[in-house]
Amino acid sequence: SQLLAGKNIVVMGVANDRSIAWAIAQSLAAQGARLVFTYENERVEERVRKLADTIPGSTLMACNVTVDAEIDTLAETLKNQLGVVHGLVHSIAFARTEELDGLYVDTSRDGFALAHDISAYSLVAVSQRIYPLMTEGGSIMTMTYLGAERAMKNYNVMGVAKAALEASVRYLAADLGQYGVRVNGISAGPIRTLAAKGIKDFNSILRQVEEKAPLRRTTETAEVGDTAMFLMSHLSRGITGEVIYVDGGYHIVG
Ligand code: 0WD
Repeated sequence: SQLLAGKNIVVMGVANDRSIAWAIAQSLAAQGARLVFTYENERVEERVRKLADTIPGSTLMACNVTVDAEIDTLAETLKNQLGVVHGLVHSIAFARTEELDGLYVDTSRDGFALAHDISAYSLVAVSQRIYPLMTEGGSIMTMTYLGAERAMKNYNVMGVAKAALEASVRYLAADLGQYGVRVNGISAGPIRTLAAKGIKDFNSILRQVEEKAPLRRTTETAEVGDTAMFLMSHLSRGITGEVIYVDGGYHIVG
């Protein structure tokens, strides 16, 4: 039997077929979830539509997470079309490329604010509008990285934003537990995606993981997808406010 049959899950952050959110979507669909994909803007709409079309019963909505009105509309539409939401996958981050190179000390006020707005505050903005629809209990998850805890070369302001995101996971979990809503993060090892293109020397980061991680290989998106499926399912019902590492064990040795 399927672990997510009858569950409505919102998946935010599919940009293309290499996106972590896309691998998550496939793991969720394989367990019978009904998926709603959100995309940032027209720039990615066609690509996301083509992907969504391969998952029967899934739907599509625009939602730029920097615009409150778009998140309001998303929540309103979810309420009208589905009534109940069971899961929310947040797989969104952004920082300007100039902030992902060189020294963190050079971060601009603007660059800091933008990275935090899209990569950390957006989880709060979306959660506050969607948890009221989780009337049968729910699971919220986001994507984070080891750079939240360690000063990693070139990750810079994104690491600081991920630290805010991980703290948000704990505060949101503390707030929403009383409503039967769990909030967790997955800390993934480095994966070559569109977002990773912005990070300088990404190849050497991958090589380090292959050398040092206990599993001696890099992380695959499908591994993240299956852990996300676990977090969306009843199997993880006792877990909230947690960050789970899907990184081949890299963070225990580094
Ligand atoms: O090594 C990696 N790739 C890791 C990624 C390791 C650990 C964590 N992560 C995280 C990222 O920081 C991010 O939070 O996983 C999440 C997903 O990232 P991804 O799958 O690696 O990257 P990508 O396929 O680019 O998806 C991120 C998407 C954006 O793509 P682009 O490249 O077009 O910026 O986030 C979305 C967008 O689709 N996004 C937004 N969505 C709505 N509103 C916005 C926005 N304002 N900005 C970005």
